[in-house]
Order: sequence, then structure tokens, then C-alpha cells
Amino acid sequence: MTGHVAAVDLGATSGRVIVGRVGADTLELTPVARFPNTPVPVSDGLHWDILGLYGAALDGLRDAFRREPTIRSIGIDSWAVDYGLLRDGRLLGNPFHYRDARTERGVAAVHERMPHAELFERNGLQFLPFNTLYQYAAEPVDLLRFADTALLVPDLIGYWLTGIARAEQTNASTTGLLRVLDASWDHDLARALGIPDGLLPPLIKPGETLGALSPDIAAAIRAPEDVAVTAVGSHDTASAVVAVPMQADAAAYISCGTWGLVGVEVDRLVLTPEALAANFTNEGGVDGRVRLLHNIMGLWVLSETVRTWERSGHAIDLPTLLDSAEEVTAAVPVFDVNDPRFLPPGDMPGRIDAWCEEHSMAPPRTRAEYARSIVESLAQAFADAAIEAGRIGGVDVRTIHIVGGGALNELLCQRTADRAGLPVLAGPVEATALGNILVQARAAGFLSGSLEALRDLVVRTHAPRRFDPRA
Ligand code: LRH
Repeated sequence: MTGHVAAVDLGATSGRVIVGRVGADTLELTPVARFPNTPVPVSDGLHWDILGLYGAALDGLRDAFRREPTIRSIGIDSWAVDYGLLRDGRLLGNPFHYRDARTERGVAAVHERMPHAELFERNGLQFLPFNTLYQYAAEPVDLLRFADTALLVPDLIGYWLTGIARAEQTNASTTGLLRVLDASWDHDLARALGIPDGLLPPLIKPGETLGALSPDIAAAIRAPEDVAVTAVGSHDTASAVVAVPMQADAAAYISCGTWGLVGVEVDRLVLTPEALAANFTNEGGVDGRVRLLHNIMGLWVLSETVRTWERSGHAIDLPTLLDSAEEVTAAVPVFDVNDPRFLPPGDMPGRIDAWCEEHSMAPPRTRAEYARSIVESLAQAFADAAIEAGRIGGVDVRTIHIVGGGALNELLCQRTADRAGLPVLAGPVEATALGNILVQARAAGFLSGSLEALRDLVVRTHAPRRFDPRA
């Protein structure tokens, strides 16, 4: 039996609505809407335009039901960590963007009370300055006390669609307030950090039903009223990992878009001193798996470089830029893409220059050299993290999978293979939407089985492209 489900997949630069047709031997995607996600700087900081995104998602869903009236279920995923505060169902402000500088305040406030090593024992997370608990600590105390619920972005959209407020577990694991040992809210930690623990909504697992569409929403998007919103791996990276066509005991994955999330999937927590020292995270995966991974700055460095040039009046065509990067024969600097200076928006080429000067390296000279230098630096960071993930997680990594938009960047795939000395299997590009769709389809009964069975379907329908390492 085949059936249809719809995925709302919100990325840091664009969102999409995709219809999936799924059955035992079928996994087909039909993109129905794609819309930009443009963060807005205002006087108090950098925000997401959450209402614009929600409106675009509703328009996309209406199109989806017009094309495919038999859609049974909707699933929502997005980037992690960011949230809206609500009181009596009313949103109290536009969610902040995790790249906003206010998180520095929050880090200082939290670490004064609890150092990272102690937090790691409780929540299993790598240190990232924008983990939700640091963001809460940067909020005005009165606002936190006034709010009665905090919802991460996909949970907020799910709430607006159904009227039901829940915290999906894979994304909740990125807040820093979920106990790593049993995936329940760490109310003691919240209280110790001055975060009202009443803000944390009841948890829901991927595959569980969030609820039926509210009647007014069903009417607005012309959907049958019995369509369910199903919890998926609402952290985009959790959904992407579901759809990596890998053998998890012999592979590392790189979910490469704005970020490069590099790791292995394991079935037990890795809270060792090595994991702490290497700043690896134990994020919650679908079906209780552990995503042992490390955030690498990702294609953000390249896209922000291109935006910097565009802001100064130069039109840049990305495919042409990457072609010219491939032709570069001069040595280019390999810089540390994970240096925190590359996190905020701004003049990326200038920061690369500054990094090179501080490290006594000649900076790139041409646009092609900048692009090549960024690709080489990402490839090196990816290769190192993939091998380290295997070492820390006890996985014999023989293949590296790259999924997401980065799988389209042939130079990046090839150079990652070269630098790791391992084959890279690239694709699917739409891994996040596929993972979202697979979890819904299994919940709806169009499919059955473990993650291995779901990945087997991905292998059969979306064969990856292979890049062998060159000498
Ligand atoms: C990727 C991602 C990543 C998080 C970051 C905030 O989109 O969800 O896994 O660390 O955004």
C-alpha cells in the first residue's frame, strides 16, 4: 500500500513543503513550495520572521492538498535550539536567531553557576554558545516569568496547526535542559539556572501523533479535518540522519547545509572524557538512537562570503565560482572553520584574512582562491571530525556519507574523500525531508520496520554517488 504525507522542512536559508508518496518499494518526493527564510536585524537583535515562515508554510500546505487530497499527515522539522515564548497561547515576541550576539551574556551567566563539564554530564551536549539554555539565560527574567510556555520552532508551528503544545524529543535534546540519561526534562537544572521549569511542555516522541488539525486551519488549507500532525525528528539533523543510506556500524555521516553536522549513530550514550574534550554531542535520534556528532561551521562560511561580495555590488554565480575554485592550482590556506569568529553574519573574507594573518599564512588572493580555501578547510574539518567520531564512538568508519545541499558540491565531496582517505557517498540532497516523510509514513502504516529498513528503502530509491579518495 502506498500513501501520501507532507513535510514542512524549514532551513536557515529557505523553507519547503514537500509531498512524499511512500510504500514498501516507493519513496517519491514532490516539492510543492520553496520560500526564502531571511532573518531580520532589528534594534534589539537578529530575529527570524516566524510569521512569514508560518504563512508560507500554510500556503505551501494548501498547494500540497490541492495537488494531493489524500495526504494523511503533516510533519514539521527545522533548525534546532530557537524558540518562541508564549502566554495564554499568545506569542510574546519574535524568536531570536541563534547567531545573535546576546547568547554571549547567557553563556557567562550559566557558566558562572555551572561549568560546561558538569553540564555535559547532565545533558550530554557539546558546547555551542547558542544552546537554548544559554539563550534563556540571556532573556529578561521578567519575560521568562511572564511566559507560561516555551516552544521550539517546529513545536510552535505544530501548536499553531493543532492547538497542542508539546516538545518533540530530538529537538528538545538540543536545549541543554533534557537529561541525557533518561530523556526527561531536567527540572532541577532549569531551577538551578533560574529558568522557570513550567516553561517546558510535555514531551512527545517521533512517530507519535501531535493532534488533528484545528478546524479553522483545516479549512484554511483545504485539508480534510482528520489529517494528523505527526511528530517527526523535528530537529532537522535528526530527520536527515534517518535518511542517510548508511550501515551505521561502519560509517560516519555529514549532514551538510548551513552547518556540517559530522558524526556517527550509536545505540548508547558516549559521555567519556574524550567526547567532552573533543566537544562531541549526544543528541537524541529517532527510535532512541544517539547522534554522536560535532557541529562544523558548514556552507555558511561560503554563502556568507558570497553575500559579503554581493553586498559590495558584485554579482556572484555560485556554480561558476565553484568551477573556478576547482581550477585553482596555487596553494591556498587551510584555516580553522570552527573558529568562533566565523559564527556571526558579516564580512567573511575579512575574517578569513585576519585568521590567516594571525597564523602567519598568506590569505587567498582571488575569489576563486577564497572559495577553494573554504572548501579545503571544510573538507579537512569534515574528514578530521568523521574519523574522530568513529574513534570516540567505537565505530569502524569505512565510508563517509554526505547528505543535504553539500552533497551537490562535488569539489567538497571529492576533497573530503581525499583528505579522509575514505570513500564518500554523496546524497540524498533532500535527506531531511526524506527522514521527516519516512517517520510519518511508518506512523501512518505505509511502511514498517526499524531505521535500517527505512534506510534500505532510501538505498533502493535514492542511490548515492561515490567519490573515491585520490592519492
Ligand atoms: C542545522 C542545525 C544544527 C544545529 C543548528 C542550530 O540546521 O539544526 O543541527 O546545531 O542548526
